[in-house]
Formats: sequence, C-alpha cells, structure tokens
Amino acid sequence: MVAGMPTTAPHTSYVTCPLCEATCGLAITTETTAGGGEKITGVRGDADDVFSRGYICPKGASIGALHADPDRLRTPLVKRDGEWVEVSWDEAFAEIDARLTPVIETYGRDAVAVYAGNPSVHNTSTALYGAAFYRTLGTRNFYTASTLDQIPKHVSAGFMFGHPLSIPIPDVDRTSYLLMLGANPLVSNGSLMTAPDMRGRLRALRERGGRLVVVDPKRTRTAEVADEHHAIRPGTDALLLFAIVHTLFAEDLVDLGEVAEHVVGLTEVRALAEPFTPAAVAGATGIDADTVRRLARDLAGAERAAVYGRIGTTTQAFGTLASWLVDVLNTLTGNLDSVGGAMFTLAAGGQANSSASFSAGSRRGFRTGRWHSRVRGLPEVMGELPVATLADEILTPGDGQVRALVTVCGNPCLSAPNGVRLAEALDSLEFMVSLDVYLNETSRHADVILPGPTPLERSHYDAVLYQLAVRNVANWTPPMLASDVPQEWRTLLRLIGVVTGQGPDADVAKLDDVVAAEIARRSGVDVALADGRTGPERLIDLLLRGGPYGLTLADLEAAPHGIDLGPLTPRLPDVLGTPSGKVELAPPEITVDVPRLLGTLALEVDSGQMVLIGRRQLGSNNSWMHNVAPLVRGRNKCTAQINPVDADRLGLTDGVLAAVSSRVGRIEVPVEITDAIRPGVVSIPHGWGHDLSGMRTSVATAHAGVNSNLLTDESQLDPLSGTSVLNGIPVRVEPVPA
Ligand SMILES: Nc1nc2c(c(=O)[nH]1)N[C@H]1C(S)=C(S)[C@@H](COP(=O)(O)OP(=O)(O)OC[C@H]3O[C@@H](n4cnc5c(=O)[nH]c(N)nc54)[C@H](O)[C@@H]3O)O[C@H]1N2
Ligand SMILES: Nc1nc2c(c(=O)[nH]1)N[C@H]1C(S)=C(S)[C@@H](COP(=O)(O)OP(=O)(O)OC[C@H]3O[C@@H](n4cnc5c(=O)[nH]c(N)nc54)[C@H](O)[C@@H]3O)O[C@H]1N2
Ligand code: SF4
Ligand SMILES: [Mo]
Repeated sequence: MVAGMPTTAPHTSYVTCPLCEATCGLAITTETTAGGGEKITGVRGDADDVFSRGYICPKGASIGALHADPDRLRTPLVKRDGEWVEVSWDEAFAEIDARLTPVIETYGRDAVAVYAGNPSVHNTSTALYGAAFYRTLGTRNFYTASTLDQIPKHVSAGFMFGHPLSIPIPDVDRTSYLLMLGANPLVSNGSLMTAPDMRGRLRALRERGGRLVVVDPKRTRTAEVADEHHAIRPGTDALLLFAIVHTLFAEDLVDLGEVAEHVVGLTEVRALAEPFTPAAVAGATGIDADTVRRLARDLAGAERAAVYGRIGTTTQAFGTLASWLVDVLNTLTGNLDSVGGAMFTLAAGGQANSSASFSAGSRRGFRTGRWHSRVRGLPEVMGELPVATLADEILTPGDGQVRALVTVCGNPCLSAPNGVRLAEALDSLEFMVSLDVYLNETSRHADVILPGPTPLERSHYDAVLYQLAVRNVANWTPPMLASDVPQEWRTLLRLIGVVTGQGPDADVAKLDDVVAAEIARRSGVDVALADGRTGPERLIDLLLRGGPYGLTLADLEAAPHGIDLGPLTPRLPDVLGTPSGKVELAPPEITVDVPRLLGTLALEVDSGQMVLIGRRQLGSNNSWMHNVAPLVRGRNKCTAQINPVDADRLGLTDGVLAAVSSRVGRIEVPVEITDAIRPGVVSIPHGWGHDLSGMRTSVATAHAGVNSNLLTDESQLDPLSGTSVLNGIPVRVEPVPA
C-alpha cells in the first residue's frame, strides 16, 4: 500500500456551507489515508438538505481546496524585528498581554479599536464569542464590514419596526411579483434573504405565472432571467421608489390590507412623496415616467408582491432612504407581513425580536448617535462607527486616539475605502492583532496573527442568517475533521482574559461559563439545561431552548439534513418593537434626510460623467477566496466593464488598460466592453489587488487584479447609517498613455 492511498471505505458528512448567506447543505466524502489522515474525495450538494435540496455553487464545491490550502496559517505568528516568527499559543498570548494591556492601562479602552469582517458572522465561534469579546472590551471604536454593506437596512428596520434585525424578507417561494433593486442573487446567492438556489426559486416564480422585475445599471445574470430589466442610473433608487410611492397615492392604489390598523405615518409619507412625480425623477434615474407609473400599477395589482433591495441600494449615497422606501412600498401595497409579500422570519433561536424580554414588552425602540466619532463627529449606529473613519481615528493625534487594533475575520485594506491611507494608519499603531487565517493585505500590518480552524474543522449553526431566511429552518453541523488549531471561541475567551486583566492564560472554562450564563439569561432558560456541553454547542443549545419552537441541540443532532420549520407566517403586531407599538411608516429620524434627496432633482445630469459601481463574481468571496486555485482559474476577472458607446467615445478597445481615477485615487485596469452595462457606468469588482509585499497568498498574488477601493472616497457616506458610498462614484476613464 502506497502512503496517501485510501485504506477505508468513503464516509459522507453533511455540513452547512458557511461561505455565504445561502446556508447550503453539502455532502462531503472523505477517506482515511494510510498515514491516518482524512482526505476529502468529493463535495456535492446534499440532495436531502431540507432547505437547499442539493444546490451547490463553485465556492461551496471548492471547500475542500480551501481546507487544504497550504498557505493557510495553522500556527500563531509574531512579528519580531520586522520578521514573522511562528510561536506557540502561549507565547502569542504572552505577547498580546505584554503589549495590549499597557495600551488599555495608559489610554483606556477606547484606544483599542476592533474591526470585525464579514466571515465573523458566518463563523459560529466568532459570531457568538466575538460578541462577548467586543462587549467586554467595551470600546467605542468598534467597526465592522456592516458600514460597507447592510447597515442602512438595519437603520430603516430599526426605526420602522423597532429592531434593527426585524428586516422584512421577500417570500420568494410564494410571491407572484418580485421587484428587485441592486441585487444579483444569481451570482451572490442572495443577501438579507437566506435562500439557497435562487436560480431555482426565481424559475419557480416565473413558472407559476409570476413576474420578476430587476432594477440594476447592469443587465446581470439575474436580469437576464427576469421579465423586465430597468437600467437605472446609479445612486438614484430612492428617487425611483419615491416616484412609485407618489403614483400609488396619485392613482388611489394604496391599500394596506390586513396590517392597516398597525401602521402610522401614512399622511406624512403621502406629503413627502408629493414632489417626486414620475416626470420629476425621470431625468435623474433614466427611467421614463410611463414606466414608473406602470411599475406602480403592476406592483399594486399583483396578487402577492414583494420589493427587495440589496447592495446597490444600500452602499450608495441614499442607502437608508432607499432601504426605507423599499418597505414603505411593501406596506402601501398590502404586502407587509403577508404571505407572498415581505415577511418576518421566526428563527429557531437567538432572534432578539422573539426573545423572552421582547415578548415581555420591553420595547425601547431604536436609537442611533448615542456617541459620535472623535474626528469627524459621525454618529454611532448599532454600537458601530463608520469604517470610513477608522484611519482618521488612528492618524489624528489627541485625546481618545486609537493606539491598538484587533481585527476579527476582516480585510479592510482591500474592502474599505482608501486602503492606502488605512495601511499607513495600521503601520502607525502601537499594537495590532489579527484573528485571521491568512497573512494578507491587512494582517501583514499586525504584530500578532492568530489563526483558526478551517470550516470543516469546526461546528456550525447559522445563528444570524437563519433570522433572515425565506423559510424557517434550523441545521446544526458538528465538526467534520479534528483540528490541531484551537477553536476560535477559545481564542476569543483568552482575549477576554487579557482585556479584563486576568493575564494571558485566564481560565477559559470559567469565562465560558460566564458567557453561557449571560446567553441563558437573555434566552430566559436555565443554564443547567445545557449541562455537559461547552463552547458554541452549549450556547446554541440554550438559544434553541429559549427559541419559539422549543428545540434542543439534540433534536438538530438527530437531523443531519436540517429541520424544516415551515414557511414564513405573519408576525404583526408581536414582532414590533417601536415605542408606539406600530409600524412607523415615516420615522422622523429617516425622513429628515428627504430634503437632501429632493436637492438632487434640481441637479443637471452630466451625460459625460462616468460613475463607478461594483459587481460580485461567482468564484469570489469579497477579497479572501482568491487564494483557492480552482476559483481563480481562467481569464482575468478583474476588469472594468464599459458600454461600447463609452468605449468609442473614450477611445478604448477591449482588453486595453484603462486609467480610472476619482477624487482620491487612480488605478489601471483592463477594459471589458459589454452592452450589458448602462452607458455612463463602469463596473469593477472589489476584493482584488493582491500584489502587495509581505503576504503569504501565493495563488492570489499570482492573480492579483487591482483594488477598486483605491477609488472609493472615504468622505462620501450615507449620513444616516455611516455606510460608505461604494456605488455611484464619479470617475474619469481614459486610455493609459502608451
Ligand atoms: N467597492 C466595494 N467594496 C466593498 C463591497 C462592494 O460591493 N464594493 N462590498 C463590501 C461588503 S458587502 C463586505 S461584507 C465587505 C467585506 O469586508 P471584509 O470582511 O473586511 O473582507 P473579506 O474580504 O470578507 O475578508 C475576510 C477576512 O477574514 C479572513 N477569514 C476568512 N475565514 C476566516 C475564519 O474562519 N477565521 C478568521 N479568523 N478569519 C477568516 C480572511 O482571510 C480575510 O482576511 O467588503 C465591502 N467592500
Ligand atoms: N460569489 C459571491 N457571492 C457573494 C459575495 C461575493 O463576493 N461573491 N459577497 C457576499 C456579500 S458580503 C454580500 S453583502 C452579498 C451581496 O449580494 P448582492 O447585493 O446580490 O450583490 P451584488 O452581486 O454585488 O449585486 C449588487 C448589484 O447592484 C448593482 N448596482 C450598483 N449600483 C447600483 C445602484 O445605484 N442602483 C441599483 N439598483 N443597482 C446598483 C450592481 O450592478 C450589482 O448587480 O453577496 C454575498 N455573496
Ligand atoms: S451558495 Fe453560498 S452557502 Fe451555498 S454552496 Fe455556495 S458559498 Fe456555500
Ligand atoms: Mo457583505
């Protein structure tokens, strides 16, 4: 027998893919090698998964390659005299204690900033224990990828429904009309809408006679399977949505249906919509008045309809207004909380809006601006400050300056605006620690890097994303493979030990008890019910026990393909957490921004001005999966897509390098001419630009691409949410001089 050859029969494990929001079930086969190791021999979609029914995407199919990536860190690294040294976990924590503790003692907790990135939500350890760490650290300098993403939707949900996670989800499986703006789920696999196999779900919608309407400056894959596509000018969705609202009132099409008695603010909305006539917005949006009126009539006339907006509507200048208007439309057309409309998920555990204290009527509503950022005076939202101002807080001297940073699953040097300035800021810190699995664009600036196990080496329960699912489901994944890398919940508990002055080797079991007791208290259950379990297993068991279905972890352990808890059901008024107990259709905290939108109507549209938008790609996961060889194979995917009309005008041909410049930066990127993109718009994907020095990402570096965020302007934010404007950035596009 040759070493490495399989020696035992294949074994199949069923795991929930943690790589995006779709929560697909995977069936992964392994064989034991002669060396005693486990070798992955196949990854398929789990045909028996109650939610995904066998669906899988290229990223999920590459989870074995991700797991086996030789560049992945397995040992802590400490930078000594500019060189990375592999150290033991004890040495790493000794270093952290020696350098972080003095910062806290000298400058206080706010001098330590945290940046939590996207995968921290998809990782049960970092989602649950990260929250405990951030709370314990108690810094006001808390930053996450949410201010590059969905926080406008939290703000609108918070003020309208009383809790930022009470987000209405399109009931795609039962709707007959879906108006989708700024989303491309056929590539992204859906967001703020946990729904594996969107292609299948949208096909089913059309097969039952329903209609899909896509609003996007690009004819995306999703637009291609739609009944209608409207190529809107970037950044103008709030105008379009307001004009639809206007039309509903003007043509007497408003009908709130069952929820009427629970809604206040109708007359205010009507008055606010007054100036936004279809004709008034046509010039700015590029969508003519007749089309807007027809969209309003179709939406109102559909038996069951849902309006849904995503990245293109949140990471833009009017992100909160657009997010709010999406749900204003759902309400005005009688589709809020209605079957086939936009409904509230009832998750099996961990959902604030179904928790014991919520049901007991402690409805404090939602607030922002409880504190402000020191340098730019930007309001706090959900305990966070805008990532766009992190560099300011580090670089600007004075009382309250950020001196140390902890990153958790984040790569802001590529994902946030102006990565060059942020990199400079990170280099000026007294201390930085990255919980990360790669030595990459961000972690290369750290003093200590703490890795974690691969997705196949840890347990998984999607406590967050099941709260946003199009069906009520629950699925538990035990660790599939053993790991010599400590679980990240242990690492985070050790960090809690450091920041609470217990030193580098605090009693992790005791700290875990404290976290569990807190979760039990909030879930309204006795912590002893989960006796015999520790770590995330115990927390999930407690959350499930406190949840509305009374499940236990044992129930999920007995159901490797998941438990289907049924379609969404109406939840009004119980789901509401507003002080009034009503749906606030015109919250003053949101409508205060309407005059700014109104101001854009008077602006002259400059048809020669190019604007930049982003796009997602099937094989990418923001910045970090470009080191997985099967995903970056083939032609360069980091291109600037422009319309043939613009290419002609600007003297660009397919494949040549274009120089794209904005107020803050300039990049050179190959041109891809396509009539799928609206004239006047250039689309460049984010997450590329892996050609920096000092990294350990050999595959990504060989497929570097360029960082589109060198063009995004950190001064441009949606004021209500602090979210960066990543779509609709004015740019110049020209040939690179030979
Ligand atoms: N221009 C533009 N910019 C954008 C966007 C856009 O549309 N356009 N999109 C924005 C959006 S929506 C988002 S969410 C952000 C994402 O922003 P980030 O979350 O900052 O970036 P990611 O690329 O997701 O980087 C994730 C990091 O986590 C690490 N990681 C992965 N798995 C694990 C793990 O299990 N444990 C640990 N400890 N680390 C892990 C990776 O190595 C990587 O360093 O980007 C934003 N930036
Ligand atoms: N394969 C893959 N899947 C992913 C990710 C990934 O990087 N790769 N990232 C994950 C993450 S973190 C997130 S947040 C989700 C995001 O999920 P989606 O929101 O579905 O993401 P995108 O595919 O970027 O779709 C955004 C669309 O908005 C359009 N757009 C840009 N500007 C505007 C505008 O002003 N108005 C309108 N109406 N449209 C506009 C763009 O052309 C694009 O088609 O995807 C997740 N899934
Ligand atoms: S769609 Fe998302 S959850 Fe499903 S296999 Fe792909 S990456 Fe994994
Ligand atoms: Mo995101």
